[in-house]
Parts: sequence; structure tokens; C-alpha cells
Amino acid sequence: MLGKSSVAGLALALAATSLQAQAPAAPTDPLDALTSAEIDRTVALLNAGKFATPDSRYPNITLLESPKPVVLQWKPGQPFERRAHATFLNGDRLFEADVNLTKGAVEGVREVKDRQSTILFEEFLGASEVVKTDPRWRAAMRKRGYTSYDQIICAPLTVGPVIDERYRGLRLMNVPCFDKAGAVNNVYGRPIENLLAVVDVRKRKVLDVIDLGVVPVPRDVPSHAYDPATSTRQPTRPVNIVSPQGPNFTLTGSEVAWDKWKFHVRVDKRLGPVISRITYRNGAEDRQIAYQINTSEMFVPYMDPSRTWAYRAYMDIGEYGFGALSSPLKPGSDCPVDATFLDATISDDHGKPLMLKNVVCIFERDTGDPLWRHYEFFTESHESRPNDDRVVRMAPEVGNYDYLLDFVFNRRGEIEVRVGAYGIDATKAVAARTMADATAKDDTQYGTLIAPNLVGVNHDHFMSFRVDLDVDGQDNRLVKDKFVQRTLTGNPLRRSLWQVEKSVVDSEQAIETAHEPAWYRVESHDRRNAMGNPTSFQIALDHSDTSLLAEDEPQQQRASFSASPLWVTRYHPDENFAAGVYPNQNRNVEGLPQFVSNHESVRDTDLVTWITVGFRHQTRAEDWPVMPGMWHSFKLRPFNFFDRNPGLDVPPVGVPAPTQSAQPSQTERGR
Ligand SMILES: [Cu+2]
Repeated sequence: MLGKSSVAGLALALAATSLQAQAPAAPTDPLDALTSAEIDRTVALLNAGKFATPDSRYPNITLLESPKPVVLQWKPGQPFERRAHATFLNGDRLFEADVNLTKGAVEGVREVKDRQSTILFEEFLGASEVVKTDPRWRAAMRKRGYTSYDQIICAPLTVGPVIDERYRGLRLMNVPCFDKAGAVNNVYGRPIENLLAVVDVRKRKVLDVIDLGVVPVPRDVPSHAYDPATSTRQPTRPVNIVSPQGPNFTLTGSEVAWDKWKFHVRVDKRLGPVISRITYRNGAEDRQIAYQINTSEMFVPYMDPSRTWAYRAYMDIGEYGFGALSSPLKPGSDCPVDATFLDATISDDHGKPLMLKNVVCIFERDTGDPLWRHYEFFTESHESRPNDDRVVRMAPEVGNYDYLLDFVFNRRGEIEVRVGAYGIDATKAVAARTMADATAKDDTQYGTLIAPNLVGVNHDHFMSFRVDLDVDGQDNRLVKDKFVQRTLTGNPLRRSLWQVEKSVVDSEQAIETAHEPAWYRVESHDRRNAMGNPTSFQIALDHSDTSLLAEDEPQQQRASFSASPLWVTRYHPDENFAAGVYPNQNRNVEGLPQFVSNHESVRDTDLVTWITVGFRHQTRAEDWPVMPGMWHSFKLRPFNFFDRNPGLDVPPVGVPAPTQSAQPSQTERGR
């Protein structure tokens, strides 16, 4: 959350890794990410058709998925068509193109007016550099005692909805700066507060410098490095998650098979991880559970109204891209030491392939909890089973913030989607060092003093996931199980109880979840379990805070999805982003409110649910100088999908795994 300041470091890292781009492997599945060769071919076809030139810039070149029915009918080994979707800038003009790579044809190009694409790395870097050359900014820095700027880092930020008419139609970033002198791992401890440059990133021009007055730069230099000299903790004996006999999963191309699960993984430059075609083996059948689960947008509004903070309400997926921001994962701490690490290929600003090393990890772990248990006093039977689950993890690094994104598959038949908030709070320099100081009350109106002279500004995180559940096929309905209190008369033993009142959500809408106890399920239209109940998956909204901003708040309008944690729409292949295709600088209500506006029927048809993991971040001292990870999630849980506990056949600890390459079933239990 905070700014995206450190994208500069990331961009440099990306520039370095781009040199490693490997020889492209051919795609083996219609849902595989574009290969290096396919990215090159997309650009070559656009140039050959004179739609683009070598000077064009590419916010994104990504897979244009084959139609869902085609993908569902496809069998491994069969041929398939490949298409790319490119977004590109010719000067200031923004274009989109669909390119058929199989036929070698550009199938459609259109200009996009009055919208801004995601930020390019060169725009970010350019904005960061140009600020320091501006005489107005230099004058403001002199007032703060600075005459040289080599220890100043400037961290361009997206600007939110453009309200100032002077800026209409320009590509903009707002640029605050920090004094990094002495900083090793945390460059956010010494903000140059109250100073902001507005930059036209296409022209690399500083349009405006806003100086609200000098706030002394905090003198303390934070660090979260380990210092054995001052640590009061003894190093501990190892506690490991290891698979000494090898992993229990197979990776075929980009398809993962583990336990009874199968799913396809790819990395998209904008969306980050995309998990597709999720099935669960039941008897002799791979039963469909979901066609696709992926992030669709995120919204992080800060709660400070001053001119240098009010715009801070980031939409990191549509403004920057979660795949583009993905950071390498470290074995042994970011992921277990023998996790499987995957690289990803995305496009860079120039439309060239860029390989990102180790940005996805896949691992199995013993959670330390039983999968199920029962100790029976009367017969002294004690049955319990180990709980192993399988995690697919990625870590987009958004300036000061690091998100961990987990897709967890377990032997209960559940899918858990987890969002870990890590990294460093967005910081505001203030005069107060403690709450005893005269200015403290004023300084902490919008946040908490997390260190002397530093306020962590309060904010929210709303991460919207597009969850295309297909429970035993595409014909599904969204069911509401409402828990209603019943009062009883004439029963001397009880006055009240609750009962379940089931209803079907008939049409596209935002689901109102706040005011009544209810659960929602996606139910098969025609399949029943052994007891005759429709098969379904329940949506457990574990962290579902919604936005407290006003409906007519400009920041809120473009992120209207955050008003409800659950939306339902009819499946449309072109409805992918909860806040629309181009949220950057957008002033309009787009995305989900538009998708549901015609209230199409979602009864017994292919429907999509949109689930927002929402959490308020009231900052605290423990966030500093680096946040302890905070996890938030939702779950998809089988509900009458099976005939009984799907983990009943999990062997107890001690039953040896089959030798060799036969499907192993047990992880070494490290604890
Ligand atoms: Cu936060």
C-alpha cells in the first residue's frame, strides 16, 4: 500500500532479467501464457501491418484466450489456435489489437480514446528522474536544506481520477520523494513531506510542484536487517517443510496434478497468477469445480485528505499489473526450501519478451492440524489423518508493499484464496515524535504514530477476484442460504431456533451481505449427490470489509466494486476486470456496475462470481519498520458436492508411499 515507490528497483531488476529470456518453448495447452516467440511474432505482425512501429510502446501483450467451449472440449495433443491481445501506444494514442498467431493475421485494431493504459516502466523511471531537474522542485528542496539530490529517491505514483481540467488527456504521475541517506532496506523512513511534483510522463515534463510547507525530515534511518549483536532471540533448531522423497505433484506443461486436484497455472502481466480448469478426481471422473480464478482488480484508498495525499487510492492491477510487479521468491523463507519455482514470460515496454525468474512457487506442506480426527472414549479408537495442502504462491511487490497471493488446494476438497499483506507502511512525516508532543493530536488525525516523526496513514485493501465456478458443468445457480430466527409458541422446552431459508439469486447484481446472516453457494442445475441434494460449492467470505467511502466520492466511483464483497454476473468472455479495462486516471463508473446493469438472468446458466477480499488497515507501531504479515482470505468449500467426507481415504501417518514414480501420497512429516 503504499506507494509504489520501489517500482524503480523492480524495473531495474526486470531490465536485468530480460537478458535471460530463454529460447521459447512451444505452448502445449490453449491456456498457456504467450511464449517469447509468440510475443515477438505479435509485434512483428503489428509492424508488418503498419499498425505499430518500432517506436511503439506496449503496456501489455498477453494471451487472448480461446473461447471457453473450445478450451473445455480440447484434449491434450490436439491442435489449438493461438491469439494475442496487444495494448500499445503510438505516441500519445492508445490502441488495442487482436492478433491471430496461428493464421498470422491482425484481426482487429481499434483506437481507445479518453482512457489511459497501465503505466510503462520507462514512464515510471522517467518521472522519477525528471523531477530532480525542475527549478521549482529544487527551490522547495533548498527550503528543506537540500542542495544535492543524489541521496534523494523519487517514487512516482498513479494519480487517481483526474479532476483538474488542465490535466485532462495527459498521462500523469504524482511524485513524492524520500531521503535515502544511510538506508539499506527501508527507504520510506524519511519522507520529504508536503512536496509533490505532477509529471506528464509521455512528455517527461514537470507540470506542477506543490509545496504545502516544510515538515522536518525524520532523522531516524529504519532498518529491518538482522543484527546478531542486538537480537534478544536465540537462533532455533530447524523446523522444516521438506519432501525428501520428491514432490507429490506432477507438472505437465503448465498443468499441476496433486492428490485428486488438477489445475492449470499461468502468469498474466496484468492479473498475475491465473488458475484455470480446476477439477477434482472423484471415482473415475475429474469433476469440474471452476473454470478460472484470478485477481481482477485491487483498490487501496488512503484516508488523508491533504493535497499531497488525497489522490492516493491505488488500483495496482489495472494501473501497474500484478504480473509485471511480481518479485522473485526466496527458497526457505518466501516458500519452503524445496518448493518448485516457476519462471514467467511477459512483454516489456518495447514489446520484447521478458523472463521473470522464480516468481511462482508451488509446494506441499503439512499444516500441523489434523485433516479430521475422532478419539472414541467408549471403544478407545483413535483415528486421525494428517492435513497436507498444496499452495501456488506469487508475490507482487507494489512499491513499499509486498502482497503474497496464495491459491491453496486441500484434501477437504476446499480451495482457499489467501492474500498476505507484507512490506512497509506508507509513511507521512510529521512534527510529533511522541503522543505527548503539542502537534500530536493534529498529526495523527488520519493514522498512527508508528515511529518518531512518522505516521502510518490508515487505508483499506480491496482485492477483487474473478471466480468462474463451474460446479459439475456450466449450468449453475447462485443460492442464498439465509439463517432466520423462528420463534416457537406452545413448546415449553424452546422459545426459538434458526432455520435455513433457501432462495435463488435470479439476476446479475451486487450481493448485499452486511445486514443479515446468510451464506451463498454455487449449485449445479442438474447434478445431485447420493442423497439427492444438488451438488454445490459454498463461498466463505472470510474477510469481506467493504468501502466506507461515499458513493459520490470520485475515488470510490471508479472502484465501485469495493462497495460489495460479492457480485454475480452472467459469463461473458470480455468481462474480466472489476473496475473496467482502463482504471488508470479514470473518472467513470466502469466494470462490475456496468456488467450487472442489464440484470441478465444468472439462473441455470454459466455464471461468474466476483469475490473481494477486503480489509481495513488501521496502522500500528508493530507495522514498523517492516510489517508482520497479515493474512486475509476467502474459501470455496464443497457442499453436498461429495457423498461423504472426501478425505476419508487419506492413509494414516506411517503408511509408506509407493516407491519410485508411482503416484506418491505422503509427504515427509517434518515436525
Ligand atoms: Cu495496508
